[in-house]
Order: sequence, then C-alpha cells, then structure tokens
Amino acid sequence: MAISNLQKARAAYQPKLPKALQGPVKAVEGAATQSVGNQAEIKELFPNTYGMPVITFEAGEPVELPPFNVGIILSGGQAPGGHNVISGLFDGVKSLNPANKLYGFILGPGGLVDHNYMEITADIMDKYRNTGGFDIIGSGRTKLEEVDQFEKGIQILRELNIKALVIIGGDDSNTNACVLAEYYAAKKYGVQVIGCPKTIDGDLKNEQIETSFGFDTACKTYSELIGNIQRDCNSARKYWHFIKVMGRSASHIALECALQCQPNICLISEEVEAKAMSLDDVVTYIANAVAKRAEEGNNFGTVVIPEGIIEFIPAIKKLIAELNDVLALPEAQSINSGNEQIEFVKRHLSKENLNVFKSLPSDVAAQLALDRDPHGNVQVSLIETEKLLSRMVADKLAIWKHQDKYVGKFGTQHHFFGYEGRCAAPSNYDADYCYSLGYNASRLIANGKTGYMSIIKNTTAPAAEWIAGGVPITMMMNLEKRNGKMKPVIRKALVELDGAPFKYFAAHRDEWAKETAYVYPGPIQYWGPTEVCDQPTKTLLLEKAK
Ligand code: FBP
Repeated sequence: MAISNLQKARAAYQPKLPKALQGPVKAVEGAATQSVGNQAEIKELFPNTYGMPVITFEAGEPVELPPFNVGIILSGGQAPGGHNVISGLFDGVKSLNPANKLYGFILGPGGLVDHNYMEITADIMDKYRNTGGFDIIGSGRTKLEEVDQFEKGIQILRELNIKALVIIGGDDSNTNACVLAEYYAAKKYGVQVIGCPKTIDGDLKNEQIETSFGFDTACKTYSELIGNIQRDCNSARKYWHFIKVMGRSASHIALECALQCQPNICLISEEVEAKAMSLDDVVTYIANAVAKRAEEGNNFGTVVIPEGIIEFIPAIKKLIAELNDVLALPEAQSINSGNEQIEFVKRHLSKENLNVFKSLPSDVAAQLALDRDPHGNVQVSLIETEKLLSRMVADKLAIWKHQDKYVGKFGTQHHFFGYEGRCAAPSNYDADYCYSLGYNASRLIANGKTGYMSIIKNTTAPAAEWIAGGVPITMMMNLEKRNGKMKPVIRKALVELDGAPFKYFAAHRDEWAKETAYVYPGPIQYWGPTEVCDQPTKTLLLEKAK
C-alpha cells in the first residue's frame, strides 16, 4: 500500500496520554448517579447498570491480570481519530498483558451479528496510527436492539474468548451499547460493554463529556475550506456562497466554523426554533443582509447553513413529528416505492400538516417523507437546503427589486461540506484525545466496568493534566419518541442559546454581516508553534472560558 510522506511522518507521532494513565491506575468512585430525565422509567429498564458512580482514574499499584481478549466496533458516521481510539485501546490492552488480543468487527455492529471479524495485530495497527478514516475495520449503521442480535453476538464473543466489547459511536450507538451492556449483565454472560464518544456533529457532550471526538478535526477542515472560499469570494467579489455543513440536528459545526471564519451570515437552527421563525423569516433575514451589503457595493458574501435547519422551523418540526408517526404505522411497513410512500403520508397527515407539506418544494417534501436512517432520523444530509434557501432569497430579492428597492446583483455558488472532513487526518488534539479515550477504555475493562463510557476531561489544559475515567451511560439517558414509540436514548446536546459560544457569535454577527471581516484559518498543522498546532475548538475554549 503506497502511503504519503505526511502519513509516514505522522505514523511516528506518539500521542500524549494523561499523567494518570501513564502507569498503573486505581479507580476512584464518585457518588451514585441519576439519569438526566425519566429516572423511574430508566431505572426500571436498566436495573443492572443504573445508578453506578462516575469513575476517575488516579495513579495506583500494578495488578497482574490473566490474559483476556477485547472486541471493537466502529459504529455510524466516520469521525477523525477513530484509528487512534483503536491504537490507544490496542496499546492499553497489550500493556496489561502482551498475550491479550484485540478483535475488530467488520463494517459496524453488523459484524458482531454476522460473525464477521479480524484480529488487529501489531503490524496491521501500525499502518493506521494517527490516520483518518475508519477503514481499518469499516463502519456501519446497523442498529443493535434485538435480543436475537445480542444472542448472535454472544456466540462469537464466547468463541473468541472476548471479555469486553468497545463500541465507538454517537448518541444512538452508545444508547445501543448501554442496552447491550444491560442485557449481558442481566443474563450474567460475563461480557463487559464500554462506549466511546464519537461524532463530528459535536452533539454528544454534557457535564461529563467535554466533546465528542472528530468534532475538532472536522470543524478545522471545514473552516479551512470556508476560509478558502471566503478568500476567493473577497477576491472576485461577485458571488454569494451558500455553504451547508453537516451536523444533523445540532448546529455545533456551523457555529464553530462561524467562530473560526467570521462569515457574513451563519444560521443556527436552535435559534430559529426558539424564535419560532418561519422559512420566510429565515429567507428575509438573509435577503436583508444581501441588500444591505449591496448598498455598500458588496455584491458578495458567505452564508453558513447547518444541515438540520429545516427540522427546526416550528411548522416543519410539527410536520416531521407527525410524519414519523405515520411512517411507523404497520400499513407503512410494506410500502416499497417512494411515490407510494408519499401518497400514503399525504392520505394520513392532518390537514394543518398536509398544507405545510404541500407548501414545500417537492424535492424537500419528498425527502422528509422518505425513509429514516436505522435510528429513525430524517436524513438531513440529503436535503439541499443551501440551494433551497438561495433560490428563495433570489425570489425575495426579485420582488423587492420590483418594488424599487436596491438589491444589487445576486450571483450564487453552493457547497456542502460533510464527507470532506469526516475522514481527515486527526489534528493533534484529536490524535491525543482519541488515543487517550482508547487507552482509558482498556483501564475500564481491567477494572471490570460495564455500561460505562470512556471519558477524558480538562482537555483545554496540556494533555498530561487531562482527567481520565468513566461515566455510566444510563446517566445521560431519558425517554424520547423514536419510530412512533417512547425509547430510552442518550439526550442529544444542541447549541445552547445562553452558552458562551453562541453568545460570542451573537455579539459579533451584525458586524460580520456588514463588514467583510473574514478570517482564513488555513490547513490543520501538525508541527510548529503550539498556538497554531495544539488549539482545541473555539467552542470548547469559550465553554471553558479560557
Ligand atoms: P454520526 O451521527 O453517526 O456520527 O454521523 C454523523 C453524520 O456525518 C451527520 O453529520 C450526517 O447527517 C450523517 O452522518 C450522514 O450519514 P451517512 O454517512 O449515512 O450519509
């Protein structure tokens, strides 16, 4: 396999570990925990894994452990640093006993169910250290939730003598990890399940989890691209660039890119919902900024759009909620053509929601009515919101022009950044953070824990001062409606409008809309001054007020 010079040089990088993980550890337990919501129901659903304490690792005495094997699964969308979680786990497991083995299940949770696996040996591991991507074993979105799947899983786990399974995933995959941990604990199967917080979307965070891995690198990659576009934009001065960025429901990626690049406009879905803005309100907001810049002779600009915005427009949110229920009806399960599905939902929607449905451009309406992903999410990455909004802004400007308002010229370009960043080579932050998360998972396993997520905190400090430990997954859960039924799920973290990152953005956006205040962050750097190479996201720095 031919590799680039950068990859060769990066392979030699030894990621940093928190001081507590640099030698033998002891687990210090905090107080019993509660779930974030629906405590009685979650406790009843997870009798074996509910209420466990938060754990912090401190320096301890060496303990001899008999050899054991570990399995690993990459679940869901790719995120930079996945290979480093695996290399951290690999090194951690081998440091406990060189005879320990690490098995990777191929193409996500489906690999466990289908008994599709490989041993990750030192030779294989070394080819993937500090690289982006999930290609060492691949990823997938199979949802682990049926007893039949858990039972098929235990067969192969026993066959491979696996003591613990590490599931690297976002909120949905870690929810499944928790359900699996509970099931194996209830059945006394003796297999531990540990989760790891992954997702570029940045929405798996809370008091215990500072950030999900991959968010840092993905945002820096998109910010480099947005910065490049802004330089082009400010050079040619003839286009408005509409740039959609991934992130599912949450606008963390859009917000972080705005903090880094200072575009003229950045929409934040959570604010659109809080202000109960209609689609027309959003379009008017953008059109006003375009017209104001035109008055100053600036017929160019940048608009950053979070991919989930459409779900947050209150009328469309209500429509989606009803569509989810309609699509979960038993009669809907046998439909096998897109057109039939659209006709089916039209027949079942309430009058109010049907009107909203009919008012949407047909491509957007169709996407909302079509299949959800395996976790019941609308596939927002497939909706071309950047084109929809620019088309609607053009229409609005045309009306204003007709009414003799000066609107200048409005030429547009469209971009969607998502896949460009998910497999980028991890930044130093993600390389260290992910390696530590994986290494730490090996310590949770050695301490007999199950139903825990690996956590590393205090990551705005130098790596040696990072705090390692584990948080019970049940602590992050509440009940939410999925596929028409109330289910225990990890609560998603959306952008908080009273949080420091949003407040900073809100305090500066009027100036950024009017002036051309672009910042061009440039590419991720691995070697050089620490203020260039080792900075966490602006979101995290503002949250930690540093
Ligand atoms: P996860 O939530 O699994 O981490 O995935 C993140 C994400 O990149 C979203 O931002 C995006 O909406 C989605 O995956 C796209 O999914 P797919 O890879 O299936 O096209």
